Amino acid sequence: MNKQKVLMSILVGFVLVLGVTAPAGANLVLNGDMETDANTDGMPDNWTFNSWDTGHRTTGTWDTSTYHSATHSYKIQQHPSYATGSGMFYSDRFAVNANTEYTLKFWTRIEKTAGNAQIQVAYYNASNNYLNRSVTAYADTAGAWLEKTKVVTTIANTAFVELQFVAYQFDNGASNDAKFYIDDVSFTPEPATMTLLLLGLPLALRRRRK
Ligand SMILES: [Ca+2]
Ligand SMILES: [Ca+2]
Repeated sequence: MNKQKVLMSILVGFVLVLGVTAPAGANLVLNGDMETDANTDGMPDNWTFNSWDTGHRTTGTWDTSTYHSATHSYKIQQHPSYATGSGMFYSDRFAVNANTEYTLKFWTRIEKTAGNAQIQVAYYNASNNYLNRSVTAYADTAGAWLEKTKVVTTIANTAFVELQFVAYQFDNGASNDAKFYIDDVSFTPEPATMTLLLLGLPLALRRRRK
């Protein structure tokens, strides 16, 4: 076997290993489409809702009337009989790599006149201690389902991520519920690093041939 063939086999092997250990586009979020409730507790599995305002003015519902995919979404709702309300719908934590770029995508429908509909990507270390979070607020979508994309780079020592959908001081006037629907959530590693490696291969081989 000549040098070029040896080099080629090594590179092919390297790419195969990469392909096995880091499949591009694998969704790390469990039950991101909000369809599964295997333990029949009325909440989509792998997701939790908490309202922290006085009197629980904000409620969360596994919704079957408005959804982006199949038959369910999750709805955070603030009722008009109260001035404002706050609540958070969040995922189970899942393992990620530190200092790595990921793409979060989700479909949402927002009806509000005041307060923030926001998504927080919260970073935790290997001991599950909170490190920091990346927060983005979203405007009213006037009842339309829209896909949102947010690219984040996990910070140093990140071992787990929790996705938090927050209705903060939510309001929609005196006669209308404020609503924040969530469906089809995905969190995937950016394929950029692998693409660069693959793009670099022919260049490396060409240099070798000269
Ligand atoms: Ca459940
Ligand atoms: Ca769905």
